[in-house]
Amino acid sequence: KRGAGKMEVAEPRNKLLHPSPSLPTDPALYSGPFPFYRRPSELGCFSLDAQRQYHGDARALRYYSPPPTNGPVPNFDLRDGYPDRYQPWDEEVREGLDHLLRWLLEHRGQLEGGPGWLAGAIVTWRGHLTKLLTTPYEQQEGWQLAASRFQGTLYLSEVETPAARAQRLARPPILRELMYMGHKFEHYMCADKPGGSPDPSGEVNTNVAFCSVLRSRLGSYPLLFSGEVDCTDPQVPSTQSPACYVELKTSKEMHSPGQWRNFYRFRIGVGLDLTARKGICGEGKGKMESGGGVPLIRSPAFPDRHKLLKWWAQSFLPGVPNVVAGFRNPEGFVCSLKTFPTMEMFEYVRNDRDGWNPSVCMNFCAAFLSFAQSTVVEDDPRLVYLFSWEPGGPVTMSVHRDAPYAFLPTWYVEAMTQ
Ligand code: 0WD
Ligand code: CA
Repeated sequence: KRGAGKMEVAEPRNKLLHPSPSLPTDPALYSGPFPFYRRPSELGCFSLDAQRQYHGDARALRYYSPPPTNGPVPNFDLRDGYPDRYQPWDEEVREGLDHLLRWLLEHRGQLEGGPGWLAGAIVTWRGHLTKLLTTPYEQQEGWQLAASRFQGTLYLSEVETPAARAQRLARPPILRELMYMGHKFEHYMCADKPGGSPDPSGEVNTNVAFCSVLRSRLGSYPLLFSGEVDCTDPQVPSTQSPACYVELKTSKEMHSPGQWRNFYRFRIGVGLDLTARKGICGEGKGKMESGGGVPLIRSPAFPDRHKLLKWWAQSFLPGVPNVVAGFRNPEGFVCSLKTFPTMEMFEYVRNDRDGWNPSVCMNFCAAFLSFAQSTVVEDDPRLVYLFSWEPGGPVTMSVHRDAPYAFLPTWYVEAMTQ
């Protein structure tokens, strides 16, 4: 009803006079039912080569090739080749959304959903959405997301926070080596050709990437995002992407029930330990110790708290069905593997009062997208609405023009304007 009363009119006016929009992140606020999430479908892919050059094909895709289950236990030396055969990606290079924009520019005429679809969509990296999903439970690392609206589309690109930059520049050598080890694991588990065998004798070059471009929708927000995919499983009967993709992870080997609980995020003494249940996962195979050598890590280098939450969020978004973990011992050898089906990860914490909840993650993400859609009003590729979040606080917003925050490149804006 119009003109129902002065108070109702005064409220929005008052808000306009004090425009400090913010979004709370407290998990308790987002515990509704799981929102609609469209089954992700692959629109295409691209590859980045050893020189970080873009190719509009799947040349960098690798093939899952685990050791035979009836053979000896794995014994993968993740430190092999470090640092001599390590070609790390230059982290000073700010790529923003560039590779994804190049793919989009080359395929904008063929997008399903009609010519108007892109104008209503949100375009970003999968990794940025992962950070949004885990925000209600994150207690350590904040984030900043730059947002620009251009031809209707909302683009989201992460900005490295000053704290993250400082941490990266002061990264202890042990963490640098652990990053190498994560990538080295891929070389023990993947072949270059379907049916081939892994060859871990080569170089680990983290410029190389295979990226899948996906379409989905969260609630009423159409999404177009890209994520790096570790490999495809040639054995999967339905070779349809993303159902054939496999995400590879390494994690510290666990011995005590307490360590497993922390990994899954069980509350002590509560819930059922699914590790004891047969059949749900490929079982870790025997041998936990490899003899000799100086322990690489004496005390936990990372807390494993909420680790499974991060794995879930990252693989759930693109519809990657399985995460294969290699558990490394203190000497840096992977001696056991375990498959975690993405859709079963929540079962490990379902009965845990202090566990994470996928509904909270997805509802918060939907609330953020709604917040961003209503805040980023001006359609201007040079205007950036910067969303900032630090643990313990709400998401806040500030507006900036041009450098250093503007991220849609001129080549993209010009080509799209023609
Ligand atoms: O914050 C991000 N998401 C960034 C991604 C920051 C800067 C660059 N990128 C690049 C990635 O290198 C990749 O080519 O964007 C591309 C796709 O990103 P994504 O899939 O959205 O990123 P995310 O889900 O965070 O990470 C996927 C994988 C990682 O696998 P693990 O298992 O560690 O989560 O991309 C790789 C890594 O293999 N990756 C990186 N590799 C080297 N240096 C980096 C990095 N800074 N960030 C992601
Ligand atoms: Ca990985």
